[in-house]
Amino acid sequence: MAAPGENLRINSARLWDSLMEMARIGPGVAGGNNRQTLTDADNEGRHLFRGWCEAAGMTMGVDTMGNMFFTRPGADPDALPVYMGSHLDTQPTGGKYDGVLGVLGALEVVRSLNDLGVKTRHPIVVTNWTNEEGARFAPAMLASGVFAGIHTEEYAKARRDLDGMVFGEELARIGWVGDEVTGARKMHAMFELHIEQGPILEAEGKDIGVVTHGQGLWWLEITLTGKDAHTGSTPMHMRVNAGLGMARITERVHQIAMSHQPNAVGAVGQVKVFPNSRNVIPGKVVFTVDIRSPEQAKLDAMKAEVIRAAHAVAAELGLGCSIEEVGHFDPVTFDPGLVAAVRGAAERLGYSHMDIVSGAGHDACWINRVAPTTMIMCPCVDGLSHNEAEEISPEWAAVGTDVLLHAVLETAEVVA
Ligand code: HGY
Ligand code: MN
Ligand code: MN
Repeated sequence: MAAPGENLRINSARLWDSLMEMARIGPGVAGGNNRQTLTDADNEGRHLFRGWCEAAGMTMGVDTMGNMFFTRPGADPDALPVYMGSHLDTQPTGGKYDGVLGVLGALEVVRSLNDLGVKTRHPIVVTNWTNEEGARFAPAMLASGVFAGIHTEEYAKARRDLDGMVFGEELARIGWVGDEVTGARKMHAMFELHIEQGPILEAEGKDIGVVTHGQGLWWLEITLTGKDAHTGSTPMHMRVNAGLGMARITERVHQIAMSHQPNAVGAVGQVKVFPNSRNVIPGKVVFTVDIRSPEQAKLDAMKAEVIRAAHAVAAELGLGCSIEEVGHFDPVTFDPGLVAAVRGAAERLGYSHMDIVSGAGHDACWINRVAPTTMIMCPCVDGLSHNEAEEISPEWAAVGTDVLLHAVLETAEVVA
């Protein structure tokens, strides 16, 4: 069905101004952002976003996990709302657009509907999901995971960061514990606009990624225990070196991912070495293995091979080895009807597009469990993300948000 008002476009300059203003909150050290979840910077960004949404005539609801929902009324108050959104929290060395484009792009859709005087039958809700990144409090997509019934609120609120701070206490400290039961809201549909965070769209010269699937993920936190000892006076044959074990397992993770090409990735991104002193052989290392694939069989095989390799390396070196599953979701298939609405909008607007699988995890991956959900992607420069140099063009931001506008209009049903 053709979307009404095919000539409708969002206000690109206003969207870009909002992205740049939000980027000034929680600045990084190299032009990006460090606006980690539940920090004072996150709180500041939440208040800026709230002010913008209320100025656009929307009313706020907040749930017990701090997820923020802003509602634009529809002609039929009994119709389930059409949601769109993403996350405002960033990596410690994050970019200005990861998550933020999806939240502020959704706000721009509402601002544009207001400008154009367009009414919809279904209400529309703009959303900011708490702690998508999982950088400070693992796992990623924590609050959308509680919303979708994947995690209990008790588990989520007990999560600790590297300094031992507790999620629930930090959420209360910044004043964002809402009164809505997390997960009580029902959705007609959910759209998430996001930068690709990979190189495919730019390399293929496509402005829009029609996201059909999301790859699955395991985060395995491995703890190796050996023996602290002097790096100078301890003979090599007497060492019980947890750091060496971590290095060997990291190499095995890479080899396992390479053995499952194409469509498999693996790395170790977070390592805590104890006592982390230059002249002490580490007696303990805690590190997280991140493995992913869009193919269930490959994901399962890689997990089994990593666990086997970790125990084998630990045995070779006389190390203790424990493994905790701190993050997981199976490969995701997004709603075919909504995927078609995104593809149709891109075609009608004359934007170049291609089907794509999301390499990164997103809140949409969990919300897909409880409501029809899909994603829209725009390119990013060199596919770079989770890096302060992350960059997109104003044109890419506008094109992605135009497609979001038209896919949402088709789904929320325009009324005269
Ligand atoms: O880890 C991820 O894929 C997401 O960026 N949190
Ligand atoms: Mn993201
Ligand atoms: Mn991210």
